[in-house]
Formats: sequence, C-alpha cells, structure tokens
Amino acid sequence: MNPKLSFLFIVLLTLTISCSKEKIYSNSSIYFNSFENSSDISNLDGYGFMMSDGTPVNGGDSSLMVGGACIQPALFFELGPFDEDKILSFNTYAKMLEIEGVNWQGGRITLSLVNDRDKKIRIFISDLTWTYYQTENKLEVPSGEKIYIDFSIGGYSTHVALIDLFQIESE
Ligand SMILES: [Ca+2]
Repeated sequence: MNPKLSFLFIVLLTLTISCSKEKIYSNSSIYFNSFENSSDISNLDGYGFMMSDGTPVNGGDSSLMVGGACIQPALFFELGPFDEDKILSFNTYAKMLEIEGVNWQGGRITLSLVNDRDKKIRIFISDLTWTYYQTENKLEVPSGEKIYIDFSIGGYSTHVALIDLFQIESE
C-alpha cells in the first residue's frame, strides 16, 4: 500500500466514531448493515476493510471502507443456511475513492451460492460519488444452502471503495 493510502486509512480510522445503530429495514430485508458500530463488521472476513466516516444521505455516521489490490476478495462473509427456498437480490450505496496515480479499475460485489459459485448476482462500482446500486438479476437459493458475499476492489493496483446501507432482500 502506498504511503498516501496508508495515511488515509489512519486518518479515517481516528475519525471513526461509534454511534447508535441506524435501522432502515425493508419488509423483505434478510440482511442490512449501515456499518455504524465495530460489532457491525465483526462478522466480516478479509484483509482490507475498516469503518469510515464518509456516508451517503441517511447513511448514519459511518460506512465501510474496503481497500484491495492483488489479493482478492478484499472482504467476504457468509450467511445462511436458510430454512426455505429464497429468491435474493441486493442493493447498496457505494463510491470509489479517487486515488492519484493508479490505473482505474473500480470494484464489484458478488453474491453467490457457497456450493456453486457460478450461480451469482453482481454489481459493479464505478462512480466517484455516492451512488445507489442494485442487482439487475435475482438469485435462487435452495433451502439448506449458504450464500457467500465478496467484495473485490481494484486488482492490478490498489483501489478503495466506501460502502453503506448494504441490504440483501428476499422476494
Ligand atoms: Ca452507515
């Protein structure tokens, strides 16, 4: 990680303030995260994520910062298994941080079946301002199956994205 990015991480870490958890559930939400407290990211795995004080409108006081380079995914977690068949989609607010001197790649978030990663739905993050992204397709998840959510940010070079109000919905 270059020195400028390391400095950015440290600054944003010190600015992170733990505040009351904001709940904006829809009726069909099976997972929602506004990344307001350290407990909100305790179930996430990976090597390049932390909380950030940059948020979209109605995003509370903090969001999730994910940074990645040649090792992907930068962040991942599993949910389930579910006790009934589900048809899932997901949506989130996200933005890429502009980092001087790197080749532009953006990021992507993928939701797939743990036992069949080819079955997946995905969004691509490209905007430098807070933007609402939602999957165009839906994923059928059989009962007893677990889902895997992974965030791949950048690749050939280091990139950083902010994520907030991440939600998985069931029909
Ligand atoms: Ca938030």
